[in-house]
Amino acid sequence: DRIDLRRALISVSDKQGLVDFAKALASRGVELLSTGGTAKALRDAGLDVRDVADVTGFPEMMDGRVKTLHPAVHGGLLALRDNAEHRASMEEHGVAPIDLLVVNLYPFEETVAKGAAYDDCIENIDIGGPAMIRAAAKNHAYVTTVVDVQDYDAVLAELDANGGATTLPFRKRMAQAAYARTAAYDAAVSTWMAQAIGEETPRRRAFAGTLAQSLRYGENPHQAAAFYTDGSARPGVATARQWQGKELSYNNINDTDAAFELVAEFTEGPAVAIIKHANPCGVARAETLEQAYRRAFDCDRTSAFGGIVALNGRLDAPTARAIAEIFTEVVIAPEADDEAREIFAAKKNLRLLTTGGLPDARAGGLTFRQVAGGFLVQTRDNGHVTQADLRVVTKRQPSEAELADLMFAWTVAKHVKSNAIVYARDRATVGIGAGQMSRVDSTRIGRRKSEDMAEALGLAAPLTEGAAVASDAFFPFADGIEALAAAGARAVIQPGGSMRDEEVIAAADRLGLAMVFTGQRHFRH
Ligand code: 93A
Repeated sequence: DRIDLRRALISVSDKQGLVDFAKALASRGVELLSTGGTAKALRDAGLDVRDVADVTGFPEMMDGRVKTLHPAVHGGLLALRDNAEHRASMEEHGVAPIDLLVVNLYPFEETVAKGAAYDDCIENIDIGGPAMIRAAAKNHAYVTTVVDVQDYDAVLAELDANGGATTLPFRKRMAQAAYARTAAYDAAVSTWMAQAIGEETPRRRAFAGTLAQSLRYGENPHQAAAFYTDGSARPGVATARQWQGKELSYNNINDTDAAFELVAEFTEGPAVAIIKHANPCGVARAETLEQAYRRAFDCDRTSAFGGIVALNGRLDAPTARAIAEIFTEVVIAPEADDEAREIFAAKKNLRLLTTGGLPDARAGGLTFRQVAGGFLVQTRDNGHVTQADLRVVTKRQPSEAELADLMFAWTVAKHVKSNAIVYARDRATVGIGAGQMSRVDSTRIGRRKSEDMAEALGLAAPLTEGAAVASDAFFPFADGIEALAAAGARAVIQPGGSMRDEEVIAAADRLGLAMVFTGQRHFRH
């Protein structure tokens, strides 16, 4: 299963490491064959190269759209060397075998990421490259396929370990990686096109990503994990710049995403979210980011320890100082002042990420969840209600202040695992009940958290007294409303739509609560 490496076809857009690799191949007696730009780079470095155009007998034409799409190339990649008929065809048509294919594709993903125009993106769809990759990988019985600059050294090591030949297991591994690349490439094209033409439906979609990083481990240390980017330019954890601190873990990435997506809901004025285990343990808006951070922190100081902090504005020095008072895993913000970065520099374990902007909370897109044997796909929850959409269902109307808090709590509840109950006062959460199987339990947990904080802060009464409360889905029975009233809540926002809405509304009226329906649910599991 060893194949001596005699001829290589190299056609690469990313010319990193190209010259060194080609030199190493040439010094091992490998004949080099290349397309225009690649051949020029190699010649400029003093290497002996044959042009593909010379092999095909055709010039590269149509702006390079047609350069390697020719039987002299594809025959050389696909021919079965041990098949008499294939050998006869090669001889008859003057096709020479190609033992190594080195291709990296037109930078389609990068072109999309930099926001290029439609036609520019189209021109960057590589056709000849994937055709050759797929051909060479299919014929891995004879041909080695390299699609990643990172694999150049592995090829040389393989040749050196096997006297200038490659082994079948090595070629199989490279072929598998090659198909992963062409699959991801076409998925990127399809995903981009879906967006470009406004095709939102999850049907007829291809899914793949680009490996961004192998992670040390997954959700737990015995699980292997990796981070893939989807090629979208959405500002967030996948595209952020990390200024300091060790590599992000799987859980860090998940939590940082939850934190930043939450603060991105707030585009008017400073907002801060603190996240633990993908749920917020404090969210607040205020005049300054520092105030917002302190108010978010005061929702649940115990849980905030070792949390992830997201800001919707530029991290400044006072906020950095406040955050640095306790241990925090990750801080993510659109930008950071130099002074704030200096304050964090003393905290070696704290990771600081900047994204350059906020993602659009209303944007479309798809989300995935795996189940045994498949995965579920849906459009992202970009649902949004305004005050004008609210329907007051109780005798008592909410006051202006209550309405503002209801809207705030509702927005936060969208980012809390169901069943979600969010108590808020003055645009800060004061109690959050998350991820319970019973809605009543979530109301109790939010209240208890608030009682604990009142005790810690030496307050006369928990801040749930007089709070506005959001529920991510309707109350199936009146007991949830009764539990909220018992906690001292004064106003409620919920989707409505329960069979027992009448009973629920009657309970709210009896207990003097103001209640509004949104008509929209925000389950999050
Ligand atoms: O435009 S193409 O789809 N048509 C082709 O026949 C073709 N052959 C190779 N693009 C093609 N390529 C791509 O050209 C390779 O995948 C590689 O990315 C690039 C290298 O071009 P150059 O050597 O001129 O820089």
